[in-house]
Amino acid sequence: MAKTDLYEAPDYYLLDELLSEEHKLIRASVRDWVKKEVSPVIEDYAQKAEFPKHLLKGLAEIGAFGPTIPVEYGGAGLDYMAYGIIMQEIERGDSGIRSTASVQGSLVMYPIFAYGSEEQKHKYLPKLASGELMGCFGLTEPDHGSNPSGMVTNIKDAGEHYVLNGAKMWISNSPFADIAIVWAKDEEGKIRGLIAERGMEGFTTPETHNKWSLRASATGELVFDNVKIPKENILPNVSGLKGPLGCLNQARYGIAWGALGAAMDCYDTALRYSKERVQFGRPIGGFQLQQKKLAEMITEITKGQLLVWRLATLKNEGRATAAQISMAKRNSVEIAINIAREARQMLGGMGITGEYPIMRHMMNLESVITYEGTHDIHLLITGMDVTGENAFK
Ligand code: TGC
Ligand code: FAD
Repeated sequence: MAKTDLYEAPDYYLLDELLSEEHKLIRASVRDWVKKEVSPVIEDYAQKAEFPKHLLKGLAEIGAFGPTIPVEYGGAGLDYMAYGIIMQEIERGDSGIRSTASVQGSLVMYPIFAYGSEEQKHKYLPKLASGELMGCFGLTEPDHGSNPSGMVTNIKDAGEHYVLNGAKMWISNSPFADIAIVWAKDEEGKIRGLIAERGMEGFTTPETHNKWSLRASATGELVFDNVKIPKENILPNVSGLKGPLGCLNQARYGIAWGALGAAMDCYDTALRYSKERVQFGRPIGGFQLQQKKLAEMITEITKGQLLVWRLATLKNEGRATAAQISMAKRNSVEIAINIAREARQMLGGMGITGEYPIMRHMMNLESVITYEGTHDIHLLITGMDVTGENAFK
């Protein structure tokens, strides 16, 4: 049975005062959409392990696909604060739905916008913005996750076209994507980006099943068996690992905002429950142990909100570094996963059911803490940034 979504966003330090009227309007419209369209159905889709495909049209309409892409290419032409706010509101509903938006905007539209030719931009971007075309991003391979520079997927020049061979794994949206941005090594060993299209001979996208996390998101492989890639499908303006990593900066930024949304939903749910649930003759929110949990949650959320607000300001000014983005992604996900675990306990047995969103957020966050660079990798990026020493290798 569809439940009413009673969410009220915590704003302990009055951060709303730092947002423009336009930002608040955008937030209100996305929040409204999530309450009406996502919250009533998401639990069922997660339980069924099915992606709610019917939400794609609405995601496009609220501007979730490529919010910062210029209007001339079909994007919304918004700033990074707006982008962050949109991701936060969507992930407040579900990390899997935010994943779909992140992949489409940051990992498919962004590389075409940043590295593509004018023809590629006009051909793909407006259709991706409207959801007419959906995309996915293939970087990770079965034997190369944290270390993408070791990838073995490759292209060979066959005169008229390139021939693509290899396999990508753990690819969000692959089972239904119309196009894939694929990263592959050329004959000189340089990493190149290309656009593979569903229907190309030798290109298949088997779905990955039995996930306990991001159950309402479709994940799969990309398998390339001598796929002919037209030369005009190569992204001409980038080569090397900085190509895919540049896209990840965009997506990790969105996750830094998004994961806080999941944390805020868990906190809001636990706070409301603590006022309603009576044990030993009083609401459990009156017991010190429960207050400790809530006080620590709101403190961490507030610190996280300040951090992403500042990061957005730096990003709007073109001054946010990749290492700053890593720190924010890592911090927000850590806050969120800890808050989800504590909030779940506060609901006692009810916390493990689908009556409340907490367990779903908690399980989703197990993917969020791993994808787009694991928690360890982001820690090492910070470590390298402050010491100048590379501890990866
Ligand atoms: P390294 O030698 O450090 O760097 C190679 C080149 O890349 C440049 N670079 C960056 N450029 C832009 N942005 C960044 N964040 C960059 N980091 C490095 C660097 O300057 C260098 O450029 P150049 O010109 O000198 O060649 O590379 P490395 O091989 O040592 O690896 C570094 C490491 C480990 C940090 C990196 O590879 C990494 O981040 N690993 C994690 C992999 C990862 O995040 N994978 C994500 C896959 S996509 C995904 O998970 C989508 S989930 C989507 C969803 O559902 O929401
Ligand atoms: P590994 O790299 O094998 O890491 C295993 C463990 O070793 C981790 O704890 C890691 O932190 C640790 N480790 C690795 N290297 C070091 C080191 N140098 N020092 C210390 N510890 C280290 N990828 C895409 O390309 N596109 C997608 O759309 C996409 N979507 C995803 C969706 C889901 C649901 C999931 C789970 C993953 C997705 N990924 C995607 C893949 C994701 O980015 C990788 O899982 C992630 O980068 C980690 O790679 P791995 O799983 O191979 O782990």
